[in-house]
Amino acid sequence: MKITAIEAIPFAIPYKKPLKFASGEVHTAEHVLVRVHTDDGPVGVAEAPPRPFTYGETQASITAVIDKVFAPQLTGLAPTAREAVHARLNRTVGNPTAKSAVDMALWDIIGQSLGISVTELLGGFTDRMRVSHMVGFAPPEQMVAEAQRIRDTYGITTFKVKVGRRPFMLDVEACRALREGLGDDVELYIDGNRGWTASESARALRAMDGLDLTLAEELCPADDVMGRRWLVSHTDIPFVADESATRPGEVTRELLSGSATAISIKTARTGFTYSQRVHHLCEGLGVEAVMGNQIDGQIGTLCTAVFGSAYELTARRAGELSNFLDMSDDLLAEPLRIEDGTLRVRESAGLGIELDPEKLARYRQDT
Ligand code: MUC
Ligand code: MG
Repeated sequence: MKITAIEAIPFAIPYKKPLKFASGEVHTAEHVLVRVHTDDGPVGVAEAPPRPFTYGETQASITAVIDKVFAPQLTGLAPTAREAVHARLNRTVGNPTAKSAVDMALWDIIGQSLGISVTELLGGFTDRMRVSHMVGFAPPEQMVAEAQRIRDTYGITTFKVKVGRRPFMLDVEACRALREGLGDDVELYIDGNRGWTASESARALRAMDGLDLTLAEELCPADDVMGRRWLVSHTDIPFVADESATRPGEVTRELLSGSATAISIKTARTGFTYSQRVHHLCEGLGVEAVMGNQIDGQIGTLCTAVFGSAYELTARRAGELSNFLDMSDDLLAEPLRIEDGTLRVRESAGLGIELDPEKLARYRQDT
């Protein structure tokens, strides 16, 4: 089987409620649908979410690099030849979400052609993940009301609270209100998207002592090298590297240098092939991992759940799988459903993605 063509289709779907956090805001999902075609028939599907504030990619850069660089380089290769595929993709630095969407579409093709799901192909640990919901910036009472609605509607009991505002007491108050409003049975953790300095982070963590936070993610920039190591060495909960650990080399560097003690794995930026390597590093080094969300749509969320449920380490914690709930619509023929706080992967071969042709026609921006 050979790759015959790769399509990169820009589409835009508005959010009902934008997500706001320390490094940016997302109002519209301006993503890129990637379809890899083969001479044997299977078509692999994935999506790339441009996040200029994290990776520098834009919707236009993703479509351009796929159309002009990756598609010509990969056409003619076998979808199973992942090392050869990545050797060619890696001739171009950066562009992580464009590369990852191509990678995940190839795994979709391999699963389809073998007649098994990608979760089974990767590791087959389970068929579902518990879901963690991300609560963006808003006045504390609105953050509490949102978390209560999400708990009551979907049974979700794990919440990642966006922090990193100034003064930091704004976020301390929001976290306190969430703990008081939701009670002791929910899990709360925080993500600062590099919004604070190391010393602000330390003061904020001290002020939040007693709230039983389980993880602290990217509170200050990893580029503030000494400050960040100092903070991590003074923090008694796992300190998660997200945007500072976007590929295996960075994961190793951040962990071994003491800049992080846990890792966020995002299939949107490491696909399945490099997410496996990040997972294996975490397992080998003995650190916790959490399946993160790149503010994915339903296709990206399904990919995250497919990977997360493949391994014991990634299935242990709730995965961030609910950002799509804030979108006004999506492209899947059968929408994802979160029930009892859980998202199940699909039994079908490959990723189990079936697109709704009318929705694709409505939201695509290239026609
Ligand atoms: C997250 O975990 O940080 C927001 C920025 C980004 O890079 O990803 C999202 C969610
Ligand atoms: Mg994060």
